[in-house]
Order: sequence, then structure tokens, then C-alpha cells
Amino acid sequence: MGEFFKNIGKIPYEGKNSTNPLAFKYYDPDEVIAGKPMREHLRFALSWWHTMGGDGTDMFGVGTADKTWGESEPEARAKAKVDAAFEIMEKLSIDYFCFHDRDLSPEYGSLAETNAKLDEITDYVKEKQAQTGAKLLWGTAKCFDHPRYMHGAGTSPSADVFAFTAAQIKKAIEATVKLGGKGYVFWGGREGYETLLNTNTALELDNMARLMKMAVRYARSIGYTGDFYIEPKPKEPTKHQYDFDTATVLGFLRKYGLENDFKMNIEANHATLAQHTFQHELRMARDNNVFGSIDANQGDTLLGWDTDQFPTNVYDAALCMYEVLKAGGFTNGGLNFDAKARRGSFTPEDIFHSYIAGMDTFALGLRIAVKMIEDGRIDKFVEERYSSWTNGIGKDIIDEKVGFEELEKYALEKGEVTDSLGSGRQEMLESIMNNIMFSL
Ligand code: XUL
Ligand code: CO
Repeated sequence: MGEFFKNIGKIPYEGKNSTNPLAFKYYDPDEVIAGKPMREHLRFALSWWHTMGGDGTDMFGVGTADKTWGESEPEARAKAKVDAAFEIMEKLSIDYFCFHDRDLSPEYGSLAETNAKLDEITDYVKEKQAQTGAKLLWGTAKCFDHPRYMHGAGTSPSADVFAFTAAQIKKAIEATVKLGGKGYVFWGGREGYETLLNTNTALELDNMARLMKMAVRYARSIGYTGDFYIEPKPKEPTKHQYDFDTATVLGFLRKYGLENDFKMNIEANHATLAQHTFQHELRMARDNNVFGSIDANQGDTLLGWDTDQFPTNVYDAALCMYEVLKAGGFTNGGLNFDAKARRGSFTPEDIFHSYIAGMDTFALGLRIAVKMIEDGRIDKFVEERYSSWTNGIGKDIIDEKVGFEELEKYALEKGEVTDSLGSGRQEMLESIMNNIMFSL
């Protein structure tokens, strides 16, 4: 096995005053902050699809980056991808990776042949894991690119397609378990509709739940103890995706009794498409005990599609890490860079520049979030804003000691509300946020 990135060594941490583009300015993997090393707080993961396979192809042009890894045959290329991926992870101090089955090994003539070739590659990945210590964050199945999935996979009108989907997911779960993954993702790539004129939404959603129940039952039967994740996205590729946002997915999970096995994999760019902030989606997940993992990237609010940019917005990353810390940190999840370098950033070095940008952004976000919590001004303000619920009538409402009659009597006696109506102080809080961010 040759070295793919000969002119790039292990990326060092050089601190914020460094001007070396191939060094971390904020990510110091083993530095302990808020009780544990940064690498354990952040649990960075490489996405196999973008990094090892994405060559910049878009609907207006062919690829610009060479992602053949020097091999023209699919089997040899799949193996070379493994070598290159482990080299990238090692040089960037990335501890985890994520894959779709077909990113690791493509489809061949039959499902049996495809499965056999996937086994060979996962054997090889397992060997490399043993040598390097790199771990699998989560696996998933690519049930959206092949033409058989044109009308959906678990929500296809065809029962045969449903069966094929189940077979593919069974194998992807086996691969995930084999590689020690503690997460399995459902992203409903074509689970949605283009028009209601041809769609039985009730049956499609029931079927999606049937598929998920089968997945849980099978995975538990082969000893999988990790989490299942749903990754919400409101649109693209379909006009309407069923897993629209966290709140919609929560309704689905609860309706079908899936809420104990499934958590959320929140992607920043998908939040933007749902017209939510990234923090909103994380907060909804945290509040409902379904915060699981994160696809770290960013979109562009001026564009209506999933640009999957490497995250560089420190403000958003800080608010994200604030939610992560408040949720008690990651358990099985982590920060997967579901992100790709721009089509014009096509050289091998750009892979490293992109990851350094994304990792430093989240490292800085973590440092700021820790400071926000230590500083305490924002948390204290929120606590005081809700202090009327800790005693008196507020506490009686929470303790269910009062109903409408008692509250009417209280309101009549008390008269107009004046004393518990403080200012929301939004601008003051935004200014505190800036003060914390820029005094680091
Ligand atoms: C697509 C997307 C996927 C999932 C995994 O928008 O985010 O790459 O993360 O299937
Ligand atoms: Co994603």
C-alpha cells in the first residue's frame, strides 16, 4: 500500500497564532477541557461518500477532482479507497468514519455478488481498524440512488422494492455490527412524494414504520446494542420528504412506538432547508431526549438546496456545541462531516484544508460553548426569566394543584400583570454572546 498524500504529514496543533494552513489553530485532540479531551467531546467522523467518492460532479458538469485513487477497476478502487481513507483519518486525527454500504463497495450484477464483495471490503476495513484504532461512528444503506428506488424504498408503492430494501438494510446492519458501529442511520433519500395525486401517504408511512420495526428486531437479534437514527430533511431529492424535521419525526416515532430505539441525527443544512436554525433542531431533540448524532456541515440561506459545505460559521458551531454540552455530550453519536469541498477546490490538499476548517470551527465552537456555560450569564438570565414557576402560583400549576377555577380566582384577585413581566433583553444577550466569543 502506497502513501496517497506524500507531501502532507500529520496535521499538528499549532495554536491560534499559527499561519500554517496545514495546522490546527483550535483543535488540540488531547487537550482536556471541561473534564475530557477535545477528541472525546467532538468525536469527529469522516464521511466516506463525500471524501472518498465525491468528485465534484453536478448537474451542470463532470467531476473536477480525481477520486479514482489510482485504480480503474471497481474492486481495486474500493480497496484503495480504504487505504486512502485511513491515511486521511490518521493524518487529521479523525477517530471515526461513516459509510453507506455502496460507498464502501458498489453494486455488482446480483445482490448475492454485491453482498459477497461488500464482505471482502468490510474484512479489509476491519483489519485496518485493528491496525489504526479508527472506529465506525455509523453505517447506513444507500437506498436512493439505484433506479429501483425511483418511487422510494421503504415507501415504494411496489412490495418487491420494499423486500429489496429490507434485504439491503439487513446486510448494511450486519456490516455496521461487524465493524463495531454504535449507530445506524435512516435517511429517507426518496421516502416522500412528488405529488399527492399518485400517492397513498397513509400506507407509505405505515410501511416505513414496518421497515424500521423489522430493522430493530433483526439488529437486536444479532446483538446490536447501539442507536438507530433518523436524519430529518424536509425536501430534496423529493418535493416533500416524510422526515421533514425533528418535530415531525417525533410524531412519527411516537405514533408507531419507535421512540425507544430511535434518536435524531441532526444535519445543519437540513435544518436550514426546513427553515429552522441548526440550534432549533438540536434543542427540539434535546428537549425530547432524542438527541443522538450530528451531520456537521452548513448550507447557504440564499440557496434552496443542500450545498453540504464544510462548516466555518463559528457562531452556529458554538450554539451547536452549547446544545451538545447541555444534552450531556455525545454517547454513541459524534460530529460527522457530511460535507464536501467546493467543485473548484479540487486538489488533494483541499481535502485537508476542508477538514481543518471544519474541525477547527467545531473546536472553537466547543471552547466558546464551555465558556458560555462557565460564564453563566446567559443561563442565569434564562433561569431568572422563568423564576415565577419555582414557587407560588407557578409551582401550583406545575404540581397540578390548581385548575381553571382557581386560576380565575387568582387572576381576579391579582389584577393586571405587571411584576413578572421583565424585558426579554435579546440585544443584551446577543452582546454577551459576542463578548464571550471574542474574548477567547
Ligand atoms: C443527504 C444526506 C445523507 C445522509 C446519509 O442529504 O445527508 O448523506 O447523511 O444517507
Ligand atoms: Co447527512
